[in-house]
Amino acid sequence: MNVKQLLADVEAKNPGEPLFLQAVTEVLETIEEYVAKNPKYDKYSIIERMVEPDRIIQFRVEWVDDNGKVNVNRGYRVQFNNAIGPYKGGIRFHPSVTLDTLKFLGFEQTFKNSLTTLPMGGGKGGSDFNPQGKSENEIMRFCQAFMTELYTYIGADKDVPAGDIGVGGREVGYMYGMYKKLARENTGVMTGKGAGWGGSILRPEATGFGGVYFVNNMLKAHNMTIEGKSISISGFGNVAWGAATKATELGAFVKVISGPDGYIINEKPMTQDQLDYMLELRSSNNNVIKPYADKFGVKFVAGKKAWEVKVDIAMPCAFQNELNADDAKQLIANGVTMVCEVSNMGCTADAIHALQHAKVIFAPGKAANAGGVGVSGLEMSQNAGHISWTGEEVDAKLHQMMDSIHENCVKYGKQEDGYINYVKGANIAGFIKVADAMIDLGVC
Ligand code: 2IT
Repeated sequence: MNVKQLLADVEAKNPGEPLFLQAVTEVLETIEEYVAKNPKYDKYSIIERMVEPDRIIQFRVEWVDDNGKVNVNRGYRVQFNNAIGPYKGGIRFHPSVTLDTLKFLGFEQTFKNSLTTLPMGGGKGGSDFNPQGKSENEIMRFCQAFMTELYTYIGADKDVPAGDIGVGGREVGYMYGMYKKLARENTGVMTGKGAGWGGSILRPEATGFGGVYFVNNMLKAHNMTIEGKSISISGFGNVAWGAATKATELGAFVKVISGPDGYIINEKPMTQDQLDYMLELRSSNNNVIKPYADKFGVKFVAGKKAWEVKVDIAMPCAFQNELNADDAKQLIANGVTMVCEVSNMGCTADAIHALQHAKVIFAPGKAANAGGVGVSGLEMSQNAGHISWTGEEVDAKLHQMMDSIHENCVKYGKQEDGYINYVKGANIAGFIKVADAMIDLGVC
């Protein structure tokens, strides 16, 4: 394949979509060598087919706010690729959401879901709706309005949405409630449901826990352990909280936590009170970390990013492109050992290149955060079988998935000098399963 030409075509066909182009570029550049050695992929035009979503659904969402005013938002579902299973992927509510955002996320999701070991295709949805500052009733009305448009396109064996930024258990509940009413059925059409109504017990923790299991696997592969390692974490959702909780439980020192307003520096490993307070801050919907510093008497640095502080491990858990080349250079200068992307595409391409060039151990989000959608896959299995598993059972399966992802990254990413290129490993391993399925399934 001619990567330059393919990327030029993707850029021409998808004008003004830099995030999608960034995600596609990273994948194509890292699988190029593998694809060149296996001409069948070229014969079946697998790459050309893979960079084109199966279909995109766009709709108007109208809802009435507490003042009686009618509001209009845009809703989307990008059904990217269902070669290996039903479309699966979250729904994001954030004012920055555009089609570009959801195409990049849906593309990433296809590779990530392939890595989980479970039969799930890739999809993503969302809206430019901003949940910040909205009342409980406004959130409910918006979720219901969104689902009245979406529900005909999804199904337990067709397309199974879940949460993402701005969509947690509460929003999943309102959307699932509306689906149930419209479709007159109670099926596993969404994941991230409450544990009392079909949810998997460990789903809220799964992404962060899985990320830390992946960090552990990477450390083990380099003859290190997590105990005593200092960590910086960005972000406000379940992901950051899950990562902080598991890292602390395993004996790491979560030193820095950041929000859009700045960051805090803990002096000692986090206490249960502090971990619980992260959840409180999140549910306050204010997205600020300063109150943590006020409550626990630790240092707050306003308006700066977490990445300027010296730590052993950095874990971006917030947003795409939240760690750029300057941040990477600062981390490298401070002697960072590992950067584990837990947010989707949390690092810019330049940042990844700088980290890899400096031989910093680097994991891409599609490998490290796959535990979230992995446990969603377990929730689908439980719903289909009308059964429930204990937290221990789910955790054991999550462990297996993260181990398998790590093994695959090593298998396809280990370089001659011994450095493990986890980006390359994850992309090739994720690609093979989807590509081979597309060949097996014929051209249709
Ligand atoms: O980015 C992700 O993997 C998610 N937001 C979770 C998707 C899911 O279907 O659980």
